[in-house]
Amino acid sequence: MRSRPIAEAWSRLEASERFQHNITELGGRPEFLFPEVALERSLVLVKPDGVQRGLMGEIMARLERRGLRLVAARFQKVDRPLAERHYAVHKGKPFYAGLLDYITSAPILAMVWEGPNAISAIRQTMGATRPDEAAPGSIRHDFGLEVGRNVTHASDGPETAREEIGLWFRPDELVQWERSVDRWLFES
Ligand code: IDP
Ligand code: MG
Repeated sequence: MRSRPIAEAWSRLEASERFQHNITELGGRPEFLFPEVALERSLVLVKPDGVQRGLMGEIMARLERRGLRLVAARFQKVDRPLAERHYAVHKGKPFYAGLLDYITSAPILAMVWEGPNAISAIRQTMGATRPDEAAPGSIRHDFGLEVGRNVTHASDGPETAREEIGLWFRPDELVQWERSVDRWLFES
């Protein structure tokens, strides 16, 4: 029997978007549910310019140093249908055709990273969409000049992250693991 405050907190938790997101991501396996409730996941792409310029290691290193945990990674070419699905939200915009050419022009590194508030933390590490507006110290600032060559992609919200992770990775490619350092990075 759960005490009342715990039962109430549990109800709020079950109703939250993040909890539902994590249940879906983990296939609803209760044994993995509890340690994961506070974690978010984001798709991250090192785009063709980042790969060609030898920035894959640098970008992974920055995410690792931030404390984020790698869940999945694949080095691959991007075909047109995948590019169109990934960027469907931008269809009709003036830069759409150029964006598809860019993302399909050379291999990319597709990854999933997780951690507390991972979506906003990763967007912050990447910096603003336009490198000339990105904060100094962010990847897009430190390695970019033009919006059409901005090195990385990261999911912009929990719902987008869920859709994008499902688009790029099969559930069995998402690796559930723990690091001994996690307790020094994740408060709970
Ligand atoms: P995001 O990558 O920061 O989420 P979005 O607005 O979702 O930015 O745009 C997706 C991608 O489309 C950008 O990362 C960039 O590569 C490209 N893009 C956005 N706006 C422009 C533009 O005005 N010109 C050229 N490319 C653009
Ligand atoms: Mg976006």
